[in-house]
Amino acid sequence: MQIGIVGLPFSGKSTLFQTLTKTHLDPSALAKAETHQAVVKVPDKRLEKLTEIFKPLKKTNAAIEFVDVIGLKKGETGSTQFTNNFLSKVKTNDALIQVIRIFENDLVQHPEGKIDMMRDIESFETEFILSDMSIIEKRIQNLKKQILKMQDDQMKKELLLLEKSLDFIQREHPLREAGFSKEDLQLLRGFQLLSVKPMLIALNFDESQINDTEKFLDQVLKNKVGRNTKVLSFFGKIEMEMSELSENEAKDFMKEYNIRESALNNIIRESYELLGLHSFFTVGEDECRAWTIKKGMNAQEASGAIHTDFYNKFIRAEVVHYDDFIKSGSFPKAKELGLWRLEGKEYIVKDGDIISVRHS
Ligand SMILES: Nc1nc2c(ncn2[C@@H]2O[C@H](COP(=O)(O)OP(=O)(O)O)[C@@H](O)[C@H]2O)c(=O)[nH]1
Ligand SMILES: [Mg+2]
Repeated sequence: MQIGIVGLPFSGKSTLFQTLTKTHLDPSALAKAETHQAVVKVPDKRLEKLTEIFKPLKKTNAAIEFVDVIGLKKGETGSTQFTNNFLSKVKTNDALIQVIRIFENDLVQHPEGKIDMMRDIESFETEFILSDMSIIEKRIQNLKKQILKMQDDQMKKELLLLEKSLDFIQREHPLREAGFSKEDLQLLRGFQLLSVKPMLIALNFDESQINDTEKFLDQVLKNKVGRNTKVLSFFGKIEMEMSELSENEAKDFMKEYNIRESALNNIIRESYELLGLHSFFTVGEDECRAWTIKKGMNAQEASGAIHTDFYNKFIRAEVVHYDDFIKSGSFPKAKELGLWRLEGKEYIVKDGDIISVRHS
């Protein structure tokens, strides 16, 4: 699962990418026309607690991949150009973080001159919608011709879905807000549409703007946040500086700037949420581990995330939810209370379930 970090030049994408992934890119690497990607552990307090209890040899967090999507350039006319090259790089991601610059910095000019949050948010939305529209229109034309030749039910179904999508974006709404079913999304997947991707709008503030964040967040929430869209604020430069400090130094630093909590964990968890993912745990003396699955997966599918053999030879799953396990104090106690139980393959796994697979 891959999350692309997009945004206008000098909005703070590479700063965020490096902080999230704890990588350091030197200026020559940043200047190269390559995308950078890195895998990030998803922080999870529950996994920490389980590791304290079981003292395993190994702890494994869930993971997602972040990509610093480069290639957006200032055009000859001055305005930013959404080239096909850039758009095709965005297409391969499962979800997007859009970094919006709120911070002022005279040394690095905003490509459009002035800072304007809504303009920047809307410029991406418009480009994504236009790109989707042209893909959908072409496909509709083709499909109509083919359907005339052969009355194919699958094609008719596709046509209906595409016409519905076209109608939706013609009213200037991104497709992620259309409320598509799982099947519809699967059908649309092949077109690599842009506005259908879940989006986290990340507002990048300067430390001097700490009292303004609510005002900006409110404006986005009121105007731009529908289904599959989230918004949060962060302090790009401070986060980067903090990530280079020891834990104690970081605490002092946060006090000094009046920051309650680093935004990083929040950004990672929100991204995970946006992708429609959640975790179940396996525990033991060898390893405590958080496994990533799509929401709505059943016990057999979840077992398949551990090993394909577990999927094929699945018999039952022993399940106790993390909260119930902590409340009851131990597996035997949880069993006594009926909280640790056997579930069949149809059982829909919940976020935070502790699972042990029984297989043949
Ligand atoms: N003052 C200030 N400068 C920032 C902040 N975030 C990034 N910058 C600076 O803005 C410039 C562009 O940042 P970068 O992350 O390279 O932007 P990108 O082009 O979107 O990848 C760099 O000089 C950063 O140091 C911030 O929150 N505050
Ligand atoms: Mg960059």
